[in-house]
Amino acid sequence: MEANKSCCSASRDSATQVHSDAPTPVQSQSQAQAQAVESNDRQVSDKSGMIYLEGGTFLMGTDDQEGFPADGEGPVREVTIKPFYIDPCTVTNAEFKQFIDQTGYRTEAESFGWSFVFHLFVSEATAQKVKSAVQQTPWWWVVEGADWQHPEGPDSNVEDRWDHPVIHVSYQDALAYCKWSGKRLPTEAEWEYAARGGLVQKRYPWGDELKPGGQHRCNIWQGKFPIKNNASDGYAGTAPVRAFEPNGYGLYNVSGNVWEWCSDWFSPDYHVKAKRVNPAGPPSGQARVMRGGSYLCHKSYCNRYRVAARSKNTPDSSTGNIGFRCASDVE
Ligand SMILES: [Ca+2]
Ligand SMILES: [Ca+2]
Ligand SMILES: [Cu+2]
Repeated sequence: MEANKSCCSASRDSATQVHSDAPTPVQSQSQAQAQAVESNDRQVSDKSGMIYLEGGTFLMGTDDQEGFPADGEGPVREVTIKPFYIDPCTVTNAEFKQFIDQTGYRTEAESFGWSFVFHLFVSEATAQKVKSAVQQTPWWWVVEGADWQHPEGPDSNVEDRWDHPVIHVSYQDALAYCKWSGKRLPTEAEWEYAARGGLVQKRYPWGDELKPGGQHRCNIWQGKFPIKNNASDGYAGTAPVRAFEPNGYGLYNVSGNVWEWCSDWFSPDYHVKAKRVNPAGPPSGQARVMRGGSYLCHKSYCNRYRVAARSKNTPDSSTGNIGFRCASDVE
């Protein structure tokens, strides 16, 4: 992905210090933590509320002129996947709280002591303590004390957002939640198959038109990125997970709202030659795939709310616009 186009998220290693006295982030303990989520904490995998998809062969990727070939959106290819379950929604703050309450799990944002917050959301008091940002994407501020319960920093909370997607969760955090809930992350291919909702090669989960009949169908950015968000779709930040109409398979907010972690390592070209039956991505990598785009995406800048768009981040990174939805095997 071109650096000048990556409004989408920021990786933990991209934070540049504005002052030399900025604190050095402590090493993550969450990997060990994730392993410490004991089997007796684990819930029996409960498929109720999940969507059963029978899989089959579909056309994955796009050669759309609006796409970003460098991201590896193309070529369009026939991919076959086995039946699976997927959640209609991304994991909410309420659901994540249950996990935390039962396991005592500490997220990576909490271990590192900070997370990336979009600049317009930071209070004046918190802004005065911000010491670092991301050079290429200066709207991402390193905010100490930002975590899933304090999405805009220590002086914020989620009290009126229990039905919103949990954010400031890393890939590792998502895995820990999945382990606890007896579920797993979707593969990128499963995610795209589910997100397309049964439509063939459409630009969005509902068709080719961004606003059919003038109606907003997803939570993205309106106005001038990154300065002025008109929020004419009703939301400047996250929206409740069931906002807007679901797609043809019953999935909500695949496009926009929050980026969603997938289980694959990211590669811009591995899939070109890889197997096309139940593909699960390259065997190794530096960053994990994220799909769907977020409330920060805008056509003028990154346009990654298209259903074939791809992005990535390092597994320890967390931001205010990345969440996840769970999938499950059929058995
Ligand atoms: Ca919006
Ligand atoms: Ca999404
Ligand atoms: Cu974006």
